[in-house]
Amino acid sequence: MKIIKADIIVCSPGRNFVTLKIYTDQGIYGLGDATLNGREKAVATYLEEYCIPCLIGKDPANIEDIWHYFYRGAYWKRGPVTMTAISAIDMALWDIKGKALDTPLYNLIGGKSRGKILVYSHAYGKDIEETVDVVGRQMEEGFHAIRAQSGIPGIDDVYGVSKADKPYEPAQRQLPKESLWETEKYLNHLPKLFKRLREVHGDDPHLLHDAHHRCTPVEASRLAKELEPYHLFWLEDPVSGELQEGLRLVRQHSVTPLAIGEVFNSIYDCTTLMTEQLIDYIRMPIVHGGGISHLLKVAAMASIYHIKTGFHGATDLSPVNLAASLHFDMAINNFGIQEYMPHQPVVNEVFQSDYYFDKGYMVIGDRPGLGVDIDEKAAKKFPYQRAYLPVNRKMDGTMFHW
Ligand code: EZ4
Ligand code: CO
Repeated sequence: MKIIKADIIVCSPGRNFVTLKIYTDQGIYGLGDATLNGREKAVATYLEEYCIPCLIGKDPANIEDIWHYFYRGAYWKRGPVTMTAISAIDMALWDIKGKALDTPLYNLIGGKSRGKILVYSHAYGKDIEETVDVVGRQMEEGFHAIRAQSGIPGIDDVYGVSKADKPYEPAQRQLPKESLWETEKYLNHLPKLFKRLREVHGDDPHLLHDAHHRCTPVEASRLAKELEPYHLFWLEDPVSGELQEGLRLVRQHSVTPLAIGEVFNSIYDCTTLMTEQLIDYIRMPIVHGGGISHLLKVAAMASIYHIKTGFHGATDLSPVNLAASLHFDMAINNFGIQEYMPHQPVVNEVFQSDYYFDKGYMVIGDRPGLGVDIDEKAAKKFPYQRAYLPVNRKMDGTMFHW
């Protein structure tokens, strides 16, 4: 089999998505998600200008060789733009292999390790009581694991909390929105939220929280320690992860389980975290972490250190990535949990998938490959529109992490 053509489909059904479609001389094609929120065209150009010309004529069966061709062969290794492009190629090649062998992806990477995939939802409210109510509603909808974020007195615009009465979507079709932040207010507020959640909802639900990279190690240590009585499933991104050693302090001070990695893009971003057992869950998703081939290595290394996966799964990761993630979650032993923010219904006009939510779990079908398709005619109805994630400043104007 040979690769004869590859197209990039950039569309915006409610938000931007970049999809790579690789065609073979045997009529089989494969899909890969290449969406990097707020930097979509950088990945599209990288694929178009540099990767696709080298793909033509290659045998799509040789996934490992092609992966290294683009990773080592570029000389300039790693980085989110490059790794998202490599991830998209890798996903599309696994999709082709599955279709060529007429078997679902999970079957190619170990078979079924479980029957269904535990997911967590997002709950948020303008204040503690509203968040507590929303968590209750999501428990009624069947979720066993819920991420809780709430508005904070004195902070106008809080990560993870939608002010308008519409689903949370941080990327906006305008220049970056500027938010203002004060960590002290957050640190004082958060334990009150989780105290109330446990009082009202008891011990059963798995509760999660995303600190979104905003604490220093000592602040994160205080937070993780004060949250201990409420037994979180995990505290996510307690500190910014560029300095892996920063997690040591948090670990020394608390037994709150820690998750990190949604902005990581290779195994080298988490080797210290794994070998020193500084985390409990690794979150780099297939779309930004080097694809299925690289994540298999990350998951294998993680398993040695008692670390499980908890793939990022926000709405800026397309249904192609979600399908690949669910197959992966199904197949590996050290799967932990999958983030699940349902896409807006308009997204399903463009992408057709066969996964579905059932009583707190995702279930996947047995279509060959990733089991997801794209309707290119429908995609054309939703042209790309530039959008940005917000930027964040401290109250005095200092630039801060978002
Ligand atoms: O901010 O996907 O856990 N989920 C998250 C997300 C990220 C967005 C960035 O594009 O942190 O909401
Ligand atoms: Co996050």
